[in-house]
Formats: sequence, C-alpha cells, structure tokens
Amino acid sequence: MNKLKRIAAIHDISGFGKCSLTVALPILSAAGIEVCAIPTAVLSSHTGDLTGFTYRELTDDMPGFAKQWKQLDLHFEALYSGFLGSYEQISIVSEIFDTFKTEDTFIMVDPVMADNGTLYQTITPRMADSMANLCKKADLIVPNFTEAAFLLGEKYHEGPYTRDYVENLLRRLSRLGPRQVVITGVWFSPELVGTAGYCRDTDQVSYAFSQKIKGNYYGTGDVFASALLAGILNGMKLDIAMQLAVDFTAGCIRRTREAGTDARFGVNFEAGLLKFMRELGITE
Ligand code: PXL
Repeated sequence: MNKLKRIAAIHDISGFGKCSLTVALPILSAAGIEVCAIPTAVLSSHTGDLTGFTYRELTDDMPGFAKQWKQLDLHFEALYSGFLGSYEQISIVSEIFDTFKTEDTFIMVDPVMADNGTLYQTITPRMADSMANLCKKADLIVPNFTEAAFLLGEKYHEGPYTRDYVENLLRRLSRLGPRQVVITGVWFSPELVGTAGYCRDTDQVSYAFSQKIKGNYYGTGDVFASALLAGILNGMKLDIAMQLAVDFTAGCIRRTREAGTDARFGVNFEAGLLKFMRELGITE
C-alpha cells in the first residue's frame, strides 16, 4: 500500500446541515486522501435559511495549528480553503498557504461567501472585498456566480447565462491569479445545470452538466468542490474531474429530493460514496 496523500482542509464545522468539514472529510477520505482539518468556526448548523444557530469563530486558534504542523514537518499535497470565520482569517489562511506551499502543493480556494446575489449571514462586505487576495494564491478557485461577481467587484447577474458571458468571466477570474477556474451553477436552458472550467495554460474552456432538479439544496457547493478535488488528486484532468463531481452532486440531490428531505438539511452524499470510490478506482 502506498502512503496516503495528505491535504489540509480549512473550513468551518457546522454540526447540522451537511456542509464544509462534515462533507469534505468523508468525501475526501473515501477518495483515499488523509484530511487534516483546520476549523475556522464552530456552528450548530450552517447559516443558510436557518436561524438560531450558535457561532464561534476560531481565528485565535488557527495559527497554532500551522505552527505545530510545521514543527511536525507535515507535507500536504493540497491546501483547500472554504468558509472563513472572520476578516482576519483571510490573511491567516494566506500565511498558512505560504508556510506549507511546496512545488507539488495544489492550492484550491472555494471563496465561500454568498449565493443567489446575497452574502451569507456571517460574511461581512469587508471579507467579501478581500477574498480576491486569497484567490490570488490559488491554483484553482471554485466560485458560484454571486461569488464571482464579488471577486470582480461587479454586479451579480441571474441566469440563464450565455457562453460569452461565462467564458469572459472565467478568463477575468483567472487574471486574479489562479491558473484554473471552475464556476458552479452554470445554466443556459432550464433542463441542465452544471459547471464551466477554464485552464489558462491551454486557454481551454470545458463544461459538465446534469439534469436540473428543482430546489435550492444547501451544501452542494461544498459537496461538489470536495468531489472535484478528490478527482484531481486521483490524477484526473480538470474536465474529467468536473464531470465526476457534477454527477456525484446530482446523485446526492436526486436521492435527497426522492426522500422528500427539507432542502436546507443537506444532501444525501453518504449513499453515493461507494459508487464514487469505484469511479475513482478505489477498491481493495
Ligand atoms: O455551504 C457553504 C457554507 C459553509 N459554511 C457555513 C454556511 C454555508 C452556507 O450557507 O452557512 C457556516
């Protein structure tokens, strides 16, 4: 057995609602990857359309994680950041990237901050303004359209989108720094929804779609991004990993809809893990 690939995942832990670390950990672990967690905040649930949640951000704890891990001489194949708990965490995560980046470290930033044109309840405009600074250091960023608009300092547009709009957005986002960009929530017609990806080295745009299922299912951005990273770290090219992750996410949504579960309560990714592992070629 080869040594496992190890990554650091920098996200909040929301006790209920299946997002951030509670999906990144199981999905990436199933993909044969060791996930070391730096929690940015602890919440009783995610903040999307739910009220009454507890919220404790962990800004003061984070530098100590990096310090000890550096003392342990840990090496990471990837650094993967998502939901951050305070404005100060943006520069702390940026320093963590500098501390652990080596030639073969892949940095993925999911600039989690907003959806459907509005910021999440705990994200301040100041945080949104400086998220582009963190994206500069990434190899790959995975914004939705709202986050893309915040990163570029422009107005959010609702779909349906056009190829011209999407491809122009991808190229401009790549100019912020990342050589690869994947935008989620892409749709040109009501039947299909998916993602668009861009590689600056080849100037290639690719798309991955699946059948649209009605409803606004929470945590699917994190499910998609975690599955995408799992594919990339298992050696898939960006367009292949995108389709794997889109299909995985669509399966999660379909199962959840069929069960009649409240869309705010997170998707059933658990029942899809075995098939996902088989698609990645992970079998004993
Ligand atoms: O899925 C993104 C996300 C992550 N973490 C927290 C959230 C959200 C979206 O609402 O509230 C705490």
